[in-house]
Amino acid sequence: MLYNEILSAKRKGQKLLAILLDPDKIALDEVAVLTDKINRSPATHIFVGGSIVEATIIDELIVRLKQKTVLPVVLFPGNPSQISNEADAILFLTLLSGRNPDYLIEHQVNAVPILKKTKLEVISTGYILIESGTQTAVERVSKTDPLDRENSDYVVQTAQAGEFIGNKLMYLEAGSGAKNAVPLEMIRKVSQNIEIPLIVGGGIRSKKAIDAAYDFGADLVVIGTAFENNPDFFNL
Ligand code: 1GP
Repeated sequence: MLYNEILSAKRKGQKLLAILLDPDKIALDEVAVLTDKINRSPATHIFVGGSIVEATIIDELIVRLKQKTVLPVVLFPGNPSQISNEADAILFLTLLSGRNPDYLIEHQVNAVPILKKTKLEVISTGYILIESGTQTAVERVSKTDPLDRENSDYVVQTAQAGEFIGNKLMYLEAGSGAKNAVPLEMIRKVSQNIEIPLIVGGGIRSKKAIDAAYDFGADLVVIGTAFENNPDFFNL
């Protein structure tokens, strides 16, 4: 199971890297070339998702990815319409930083009948949006406020609440294309205060920034925009 592999990587201190592909921004005839580049990169996972994507495009994208790579494909959905049985697993997200019931339980309830028809591994994931300098798509779409980037204690407390609720992964998110990534000290504090694996993403644009996130305690780093803007990002 994918989750067990993530746990075991964490225990061994092996760091993981996910490339996030937004189906809205990828032409299907580019997928083969992109997948080649992903195969030559240090990526260990491919995340697929976006704020406003249709399921049919997601299916087709994943089918094409799977023709060219053995990397696991994990759904990172914005809402229940973005579920595809072609993927291996789904991050079953709860937006812990927000107070919008739709993203705390409504979408999750609506996703169940769809998920029950799939073989997807469902991984309960606490999702914490951190203020990043400008308004991000997650804020706009979820109509929630991010948490204060200066208040690590409250972010730690939020992550711990998620762990108590039963989340299996914790995702610290600055938002796609964020001006400022999640502060390194915040990554350190959260990672030191939870047992479950920590995912960090949003606004990470250099190899140095990826390494810094790992050094401060991220178990898995997500790269979206940097790869989107330059598919040779990892191969330079
Ligand atoms: C967004 O964390 C991911 O959900 C990736 O963000 O696009 O800024 O890399 P970027």
